[in-house]
Amino acid sequence: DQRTGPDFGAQTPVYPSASVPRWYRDAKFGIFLHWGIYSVPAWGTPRNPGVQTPVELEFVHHPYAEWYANTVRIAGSPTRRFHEETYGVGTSYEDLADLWTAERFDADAWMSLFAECGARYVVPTAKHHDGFCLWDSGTTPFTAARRGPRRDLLAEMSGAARRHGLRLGVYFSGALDWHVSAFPPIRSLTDLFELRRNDRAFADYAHAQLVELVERFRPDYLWNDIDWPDDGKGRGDRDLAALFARYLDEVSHGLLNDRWGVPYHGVRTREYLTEDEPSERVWEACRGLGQSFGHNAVEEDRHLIGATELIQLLVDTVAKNGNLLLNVGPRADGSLPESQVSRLRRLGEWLRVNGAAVYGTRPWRRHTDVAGHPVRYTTREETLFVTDLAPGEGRLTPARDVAELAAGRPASWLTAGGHRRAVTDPDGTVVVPEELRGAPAAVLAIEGGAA
Ligand code: FUL
Repeated sequence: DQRTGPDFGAQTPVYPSASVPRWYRDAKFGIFLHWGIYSVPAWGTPRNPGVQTPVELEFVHHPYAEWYANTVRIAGSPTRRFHEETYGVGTSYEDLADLWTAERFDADAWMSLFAECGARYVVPTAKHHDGFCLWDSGTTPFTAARRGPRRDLLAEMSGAARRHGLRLGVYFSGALDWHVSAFPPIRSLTDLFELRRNDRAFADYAHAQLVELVERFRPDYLWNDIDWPDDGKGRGDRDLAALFARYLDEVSHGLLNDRWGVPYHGVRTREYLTEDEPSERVWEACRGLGQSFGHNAVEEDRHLIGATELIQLLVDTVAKNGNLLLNVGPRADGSLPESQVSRLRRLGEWLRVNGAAVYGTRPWRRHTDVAGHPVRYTTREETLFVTDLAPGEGRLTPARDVAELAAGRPASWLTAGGHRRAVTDPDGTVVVPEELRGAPAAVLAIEGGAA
């Protein structure tokens, strides 16, 4: 979903070279937060396994609840039907802003939970495609400070994130703002890039909002979405290249992603997708716990990723040089659905025992083996971590080169009670301790194995 900007010829702007700060490389796990007016209806159309949605219906039956403002405008969509039945014909999406109370929202409770579950950064939506700003912006009255919650939600989240030792990113919908655009609804991927404003006034609006975000919150990470208005891609001081320079000047350990639609190669984002191999360039996998980013009350437990799969997803991503940005979709009142919290807690419990194989690690010479037992590799300093994804089998037969590296070196399993010396059978298989056989993944640390 990347496009390069217009051709400015000799006027081509110069982008700073993309670098990934160490805090981000070490962090591995962050929490994405999609919370907005769309959390009031909390309604999307989940996909059922094995049922293929025809391409022409993908936007009509959208699984992303945060796309409600668009889906509701498509005549005949299930979202339109739900909306009219629930709120009545004539109620606009924007009217729902006043139903968003956030009365149970406690930013410290959220952030302390995320930190406890092992996250090292959070990325709340400052403005999603609907154009509603979660901070007290001077650019528009369409904000959470003036409508609905009547609180500066982003200020609360940012303060709490930092109190709990979490780095702060902000998600910003650069190219799409349906509140200040007048187009027919988006029905296809082509529409996604065509039905949007590219004019100077809109570029200035987006620029002014991002400047506010940078100055007020000094985010550690700017996570832009979709693209940027074309008229803001030149060499002027209100254009993107100048904005990047200004941001990196103010936040020297700052980080940018890759969704700006210009030749700036920040963190490569993957949405509900992974990479096949470790890539030299650091990347980030993002997905919801279910099929949506905004909370979708229609989803059932079976639409959510299982805890074991989730833990294995993190392990796999990290072994391939990626971070996992896992999304939590809060309810409109500020409470977090138990189905999401329970999965986060399982991940947190696993990380408390096995975090050494995750945080601060770097990929090894390969992430897995072509054949044999399912494992993932990571390294930290001189230690090689072999994460066994099928510890239930009770025995791990290392690949030949790993067995050679392990020979004569101390190897131990990570357990809740600390390191446990590994026992290797004469045939070279390593016995998985009983207590780890029910775990989603078990870690064998080979000291000196990565030297
Ligand atoms: C996408 C958006 O359209 C989704 O709603 C979500 O925010 C995801 C992270 O990025 O491009």
